[in-house]
Amino acid sequence: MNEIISPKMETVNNMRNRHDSLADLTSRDMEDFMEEMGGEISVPVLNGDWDALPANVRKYIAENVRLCRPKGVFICDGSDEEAEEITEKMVNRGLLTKLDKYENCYLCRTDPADVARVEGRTFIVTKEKFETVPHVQEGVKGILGQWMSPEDAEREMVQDRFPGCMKGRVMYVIPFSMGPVGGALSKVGVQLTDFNYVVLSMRIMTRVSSKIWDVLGENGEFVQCIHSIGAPRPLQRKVINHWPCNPERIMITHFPDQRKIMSYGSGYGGNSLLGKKCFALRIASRIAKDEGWLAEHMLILGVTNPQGEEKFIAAAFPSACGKTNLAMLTPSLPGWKVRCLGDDIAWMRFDDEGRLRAINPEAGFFGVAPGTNKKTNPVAMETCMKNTIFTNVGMTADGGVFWEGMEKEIEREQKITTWLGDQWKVGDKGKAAHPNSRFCCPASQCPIIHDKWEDPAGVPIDAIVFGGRRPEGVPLVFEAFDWEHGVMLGAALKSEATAAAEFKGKQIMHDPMAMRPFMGYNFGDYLQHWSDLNKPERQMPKIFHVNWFRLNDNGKFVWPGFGDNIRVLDWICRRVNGEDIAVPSAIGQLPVEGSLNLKGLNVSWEENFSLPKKYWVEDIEETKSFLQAQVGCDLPLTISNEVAKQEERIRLM
Ligand code: GTP
Ligand code: SPV
Ligand code: MN
Repeated sequence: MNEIISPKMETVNNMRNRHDSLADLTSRDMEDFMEEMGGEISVPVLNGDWDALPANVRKYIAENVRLCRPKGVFICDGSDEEAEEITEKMVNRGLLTKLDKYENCYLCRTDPADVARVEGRTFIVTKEKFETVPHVQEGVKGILGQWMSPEDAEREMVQDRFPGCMKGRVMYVIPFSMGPVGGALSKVGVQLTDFNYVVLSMRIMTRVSSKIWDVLGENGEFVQCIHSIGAPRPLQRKVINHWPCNPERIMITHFPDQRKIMSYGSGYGGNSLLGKKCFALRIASRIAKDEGWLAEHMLILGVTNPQGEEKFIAAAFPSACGKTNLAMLTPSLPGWKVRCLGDDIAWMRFDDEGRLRAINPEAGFFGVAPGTNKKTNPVAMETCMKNTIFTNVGMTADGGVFWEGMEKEIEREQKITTWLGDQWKVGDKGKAAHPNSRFCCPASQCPIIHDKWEDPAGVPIDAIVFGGRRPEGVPLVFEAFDWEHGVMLGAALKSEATAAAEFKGKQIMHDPMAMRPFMGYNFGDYLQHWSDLNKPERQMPKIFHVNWFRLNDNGKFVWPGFGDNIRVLDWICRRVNGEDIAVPSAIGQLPVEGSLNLKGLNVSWEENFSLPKKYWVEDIEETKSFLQAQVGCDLPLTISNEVAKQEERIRLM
């Protein structure tokens, strides 16, 4: 532990003499102590320089120390030394296992009750309910965000869950930037957490650095991110796999007006790495509405054709529907090049020239492990071979990783320990890795990272692509007639449920704009905001819809996907250049037969592009009632008009 001793340490030590541990301090003691301390902080600063923090940050920490009662405060600086120190401690405690096969890689296994985002316990808190959620039809349960009143949030979080929630634990203070530090489009957050796994993950996923304090200056604005696993000492609940958590009491609340997030009970992914979904999507989408930009669940890639011409594409697919894979695509067509700028989140803003410019606010990838292998995504495989934390994957006897999809990449009969700790080998019952197991690695070490990926000005977006898992009826690719039609296609986005959240089974769920779980405000207002962006003086990106997941009658994918998706990007780029290779259909512009390069593939045009009328009649009917039921009177007229036009076109099919 660092030797820096806070000036208040002396008093703390005096108190220690009176108590076995700081965790035993009663609230009365604490209050007396606070008084002695002049109302600032009542626990030792274990690392970092308290006095160097901006005054508003000190106040924020002090308030939460008073609420959460940690035994000490550790101010992170994002350095490698700090990470090494924390890593070593976690290895000693059994929370991390070193993976000897790779460089600086670790395996973490969670409590099996804490493996994914928990959408049912995620709320947006605003005074006015309809700021957060649309007016749903009577008797309908809204699925586009969950609202909580400030009074309920105060009771649930501030009064019920958080008091004393960090007793006996260290409160880490993580200063971070979403987007390049100091960049014009970037935003700053300060996360408080009692979980060291979160500290290590945040320093991969965001830019954690002491420089943040300079960016903030005195009283600069930051997003307050408060996270606790909800496992104070003495423990009330048995810790499983050394992963303390409180799954029964998980609750994730966002306060867009105060730019604040409070998350309790879970250590996993989007529940605990608050820079990601909570900040960069839910809070940021609300800031973006106020400031006239977009915060979206989108990858960003640059694709260069054999003539050397590059286009930038942003694509929104729901969770576990292929963003990371598309962002790192290895083209199967000669002469093409794809470079990655981001795999999950895009912040986009029109510049003075009327071009939509995108930055990736993140600094790392938190990618789905299963299905990733040297054939489907060699780039991701290479990216995660060093400096990576793997969560809930299997481990081979020689200290490597294993998950479903890697069967051909390990020696036969290799002994594997599953994510649950059982002995296993390929062919045995069950799975080695959890379906939502993940790798967490720095974006900078991606071999095809774009040299502009940290350009604070972002890259100009030529095309926006929507997509989802659609086993039936939906063609491989089609293009929106115009911006309004494209926004309607986004609003009507659907996909088969995946393991990224708590849903089970293969039901087709609506996931408008791939933002259903991440909306920060009323979805009707969100669609209006998208519509309003369309201005004649702007160069509006073309909008497309793709589907890699259509099945034939035998239940097999009709499209090979992965590296062959370059063929679809090729068609998209040619459309952006205005090539006459599309034909209007009821649902949008379809590729003219033969205009998509299928050389060397054995796929059926019909299976990939047919538009079964019966399917689309039902689909538009269903979409219409979905939007009426879920968005109600908040649905912008432009969108209902687009739905009506589509319905009419389908009727005439
Ligand atoms: P989140 O990180 O949850 O937002 O997911 P994501 O959208 O980045 O999805 P990802 O690229 O990690 O893919 C999820 C799963 O879909 C993986 O198991 C992939 O192997 C699989 N997948 C991705 N692209 C394709 C494709 O083109 N075809 C098929 N059949 N599967 C794909
Ligand atoms: C997603 O679910 O879309 C993810 C993973 O990217 S998590 O960070 O857990 O939200
Ligand atoms: Mn995602």
